[in-house]
Formats: sequence, C-alpha cells, structure tokens
Amino acid sequence: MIQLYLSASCPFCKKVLLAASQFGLEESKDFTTIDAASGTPGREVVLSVGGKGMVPFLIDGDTSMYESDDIVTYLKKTISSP
Ligand SMILES: N[C@@H](CCC(=O)N[C@@H](CS)C(=O)NCC(=O)O)C(=O)O
Repeated sequence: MIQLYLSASCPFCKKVLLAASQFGLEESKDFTTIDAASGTPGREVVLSVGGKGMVPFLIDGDTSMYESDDIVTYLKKTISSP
C-alpha cells in the first residue's frame, strides 16, 4: 500500500491529500498516512529512506519520492493503471 508521510501544517501535504481525494483514492483502502512532523517516528523513516527531512514523502514498495508534484503525478498514474 502507498504510504504518505505528511505533516499537518504543511501546505504541500494538503495539496497531495486534495489530489488523492480528487482522484477518488481513499485513505486506508488505497493509501495510508503517517505523521512525519519533526520529532516523530515517521520523520525518522523519511530521513532513513529518503535522506532528507522533508514532507510530503511517498513510499510504495521500492519506490520513494519527495516533491508534491511528483507524488501527485504518481498517484494519478496509480489510478489509471489496470
Ligand atoms: N518542493 C517541495 C517542498 C516541500 C516542503 O517545503 N516541505 C516543507 C514542509 S511544508 C518541509 O518539509 N520542510 C522541511 C521541514 O519541515 O523540516 C514539494 O513540493 O513537496
């Protein structure tokens, strides 16, 4: 399942969640969200996998990425693939 590492105060994270909703993706069914605000275990995962303390961050199996635009494009591809 796609994991989205987010922080509540981050506008780029809100953008990703809005896009997911517009694509008809549902939390728990299509993706999970993990709090990755500073000092959280989620932030440690972001740092160890991606190397930077930045959100939003997506992990989907072996794929991981920063950048909200790239994440939105990835989510869009996910819904259009069979
Ligand atoms: N270009 C990035 C910008 C992401 C960004 O600036 N995220 C901020 C939070 S809104 C961040 O993680 N800053 C580092 C930090 O919070 O430690 C994107 O579009 O995703």
